[in-house]
Amino acid sequence: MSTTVYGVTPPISVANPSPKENELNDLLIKELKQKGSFESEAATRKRVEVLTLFQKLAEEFVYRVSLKKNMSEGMARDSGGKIFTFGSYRLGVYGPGSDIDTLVVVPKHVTRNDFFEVFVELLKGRPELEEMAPVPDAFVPIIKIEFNGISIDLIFARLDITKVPKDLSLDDKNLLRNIDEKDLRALNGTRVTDEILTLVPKPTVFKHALRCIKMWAQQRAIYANVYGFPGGVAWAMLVARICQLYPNAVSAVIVEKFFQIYAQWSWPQPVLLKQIEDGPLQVRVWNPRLYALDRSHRMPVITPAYPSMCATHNITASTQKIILEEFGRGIDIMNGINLGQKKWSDLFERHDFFYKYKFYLCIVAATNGSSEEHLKYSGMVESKLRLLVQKLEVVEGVELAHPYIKAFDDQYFCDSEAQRQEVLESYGTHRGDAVTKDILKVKDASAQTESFEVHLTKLFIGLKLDLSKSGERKLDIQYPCSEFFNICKSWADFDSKLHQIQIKNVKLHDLPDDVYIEGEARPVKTSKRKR
Ligand code: 3AT
Ligand code: MN
Ligand code: MN
Repeated sequence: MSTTVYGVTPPISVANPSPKENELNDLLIKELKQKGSFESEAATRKRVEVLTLFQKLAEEFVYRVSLKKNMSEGMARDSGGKIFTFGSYRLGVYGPGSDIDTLVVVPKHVTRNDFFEVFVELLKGRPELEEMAPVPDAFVPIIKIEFNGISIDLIFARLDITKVPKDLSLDDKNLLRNIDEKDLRALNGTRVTDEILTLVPKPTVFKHALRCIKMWAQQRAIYANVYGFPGGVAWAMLVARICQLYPNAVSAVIVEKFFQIYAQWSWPQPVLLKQIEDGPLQVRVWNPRLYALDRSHRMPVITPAYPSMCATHNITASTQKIILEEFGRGIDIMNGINLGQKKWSDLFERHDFFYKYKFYLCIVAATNGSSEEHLKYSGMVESKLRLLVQKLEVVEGVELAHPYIKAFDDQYFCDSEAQRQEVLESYGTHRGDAVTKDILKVKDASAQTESFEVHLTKLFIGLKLDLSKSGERKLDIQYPCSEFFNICKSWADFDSKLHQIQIKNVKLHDLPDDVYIEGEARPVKTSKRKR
């Protein structure tokens, strides 16, 4: 029995699990296994091997750079270098498709430039390397790697110390002194995940409950930080807080309490895993008493590691409503499970986003250019979608502007400019399916003439309208749409010859086929709505 007090309040209950709760918990683990949440032991061993190798590579990297900077052999060896992990791998909730989020920490004489030159060269020399994409100018500079069948997101941080020994821990906030913003951001992921794990009473209970909540949130389409829903770190902290409140409960009980507690939470009271700390830097720490922006956070979930930040600042009025509704559904299903009328699989039932609204907006980003050019552009548009949601939800007559958590991508190689225009014009609707049916999706290398290449990304927002309240008979969303166009067009790299942006009104029955997954039928037209 655990006696330490975790968190900012005493626990709600320290009760041990009942036989019935243990039984429910076994069924939960069984369902998670059956749904493919866990990977095989062999695959996990392979991850450990790859990480052992990356630790060696990190040391070799620091060693080579140190020699280049005229250090003695001995000093170069002593300079060290260490890798850390963060993300789902560090939290122990990774599945077969997960990457390994890895941080390389180096002493101060090794620079980020060295990372993108020397480390990249080292990797190129490895036979296991399958793909590598360095992105030095990202918000958090990163090297994306495919290595021996495993995806690795590799980031970098340089500390103001002369050596990085193997036993270095990142929990000391003084390590954050005299480092630049990019290093600070890179360290944050590991510092937060490490700290979350020390703040839960029983890590295994936490991990299994988090696997359940992640699977549920994904199936219900409420897992996506960019689109205004909680992301992986936020869901982890939400589960961790429940673990603190019920330190001896099994995962099945944590899940049940999760729904009950967050459905009743007095938002915007923040969810905290510990008291917010002050620190040695001139950086902002989340503080709604001081900052108006922090007061605007609707469902704040605060990271424990200094400098504490709100992981859920993207949540809007609409996404908050949707999340709360899902908590309510969670309560109902857990009640059903307790009564023996429902099963865990019912909790994980797929969302009905593309059946549920009468009206949708389809946001289309198109690039008449290369896929690299499109990737940057569509990424920018995706990151702005929640701003459109925020503008729509304040329009008279709009009850809810519900963003879908996934973008759909396509590319076509057209015969003519006219055909390209027709694709663009019909894309995102059922008619578009017919238009593009016979158009090439991969470049025809043998073709004599040049093709008209177009890359497209579509995003959806479901609209719930209540036009009875407003005097207007028709919905007017001109203003939010033109504001959104302005935001996209003011992007530094926007080029009107290359990039297009559109917002289309699409009715339920005009949605394109590819929004439905295998086994899902298109919605049938009936005079009476089901449910
Ligand atoms: P998977 O099991 O890998 O799918 P995950 O939680 O590890 O789940 P990611 O690998 O996408 O998810 O992200 C790991 C962490 O990396 C989460 C966040 O701290 C950071 N991160 C991810 N994407 C971004 C981004 N675009 N900008 C800044 N930080 C990011
Ligand atoms: Mn990951
Ligand atoms: Mn990642």
